[in-house]
Amino acid sequence: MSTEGFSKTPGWLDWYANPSKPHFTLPQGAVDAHCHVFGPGAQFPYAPQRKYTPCDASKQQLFALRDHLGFARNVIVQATCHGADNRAMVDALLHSGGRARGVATVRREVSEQQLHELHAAGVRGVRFNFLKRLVDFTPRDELLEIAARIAPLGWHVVVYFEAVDLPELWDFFTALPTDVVVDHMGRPDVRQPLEGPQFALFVRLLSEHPRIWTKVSCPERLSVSGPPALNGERAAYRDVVPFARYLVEHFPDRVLWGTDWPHPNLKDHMPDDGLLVDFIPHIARTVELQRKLLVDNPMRLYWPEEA
Ligand code: 0GY
Repeated sequence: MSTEGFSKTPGWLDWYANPSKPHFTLPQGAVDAHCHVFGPGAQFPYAPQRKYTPCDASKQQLFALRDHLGFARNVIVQATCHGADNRAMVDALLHSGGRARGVATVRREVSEQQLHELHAAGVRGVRFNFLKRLVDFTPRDELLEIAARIAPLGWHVVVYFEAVDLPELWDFFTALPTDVVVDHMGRPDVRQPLEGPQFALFVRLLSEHPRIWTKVSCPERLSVSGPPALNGERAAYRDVVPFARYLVEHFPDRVLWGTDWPHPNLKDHMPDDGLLVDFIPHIARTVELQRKLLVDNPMRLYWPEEA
């Protein structure tokens, strides 16, 4: 796949071109609550300060995947390769026919008018990223200032961090004045036991703070056992299942799910998005849990006027 005008990061895998049809039928109105668009670079150039250069992944390709998998809507999260230039994401929202909402990256220089324009386009949150391989450090006072400015719009904050960094980030997260959505279960080390101190700390964060939500997404990033869909069986990424299932069953009203298409920064394997959808019934084992995870919860957060 192409990255017009840019050189893709060496070793980067392209997204899966012909994903299988999931065996699991998504409930009507299901939301893919974590996905991205990349460029196309020729139209929406990648940010000079980016840490990787992806292959292009356009809004048309995202919407085709949505329809193929059986989702009704998308939440498009600004990817770090576009920095705080939200144009590609906003363009996708504006061409979605109201079927996509967005999460932006903004700096403290953002004007009130720009925030209102983002809101009108469908943005409902900002993302704060703490992964050193993805972003440079932003001072906490700048992030707190941004959070205070987006709170009156009814937006929330999405945070992305590594599990080992949670102790240091705890006070910052719990002081935020909005709902907070943690990407990818706070990236647990799934070789550690479910009952171990690392995951227990994350569970405590959700137990003690009713405004903190989490996405039970990205088994392909967290898994050590990998995706072997053996003997025609489609139960991939089994080592991640207990962690995601625990969160779905203990916090059924504060979990979201997303494909993470087009899967930035994967170098060992690229998931078949159809297989990823078939992960869902292993973590949400009843129709009710599936409806909360895929419809009710994301609608409450991103389309509250319709929920
Ligand atoms: C994800 C994961 C990653 C990348 C980004 O914005 C990004 O560049 O989020 C990652 O590399 O783990 O959620 O897409």
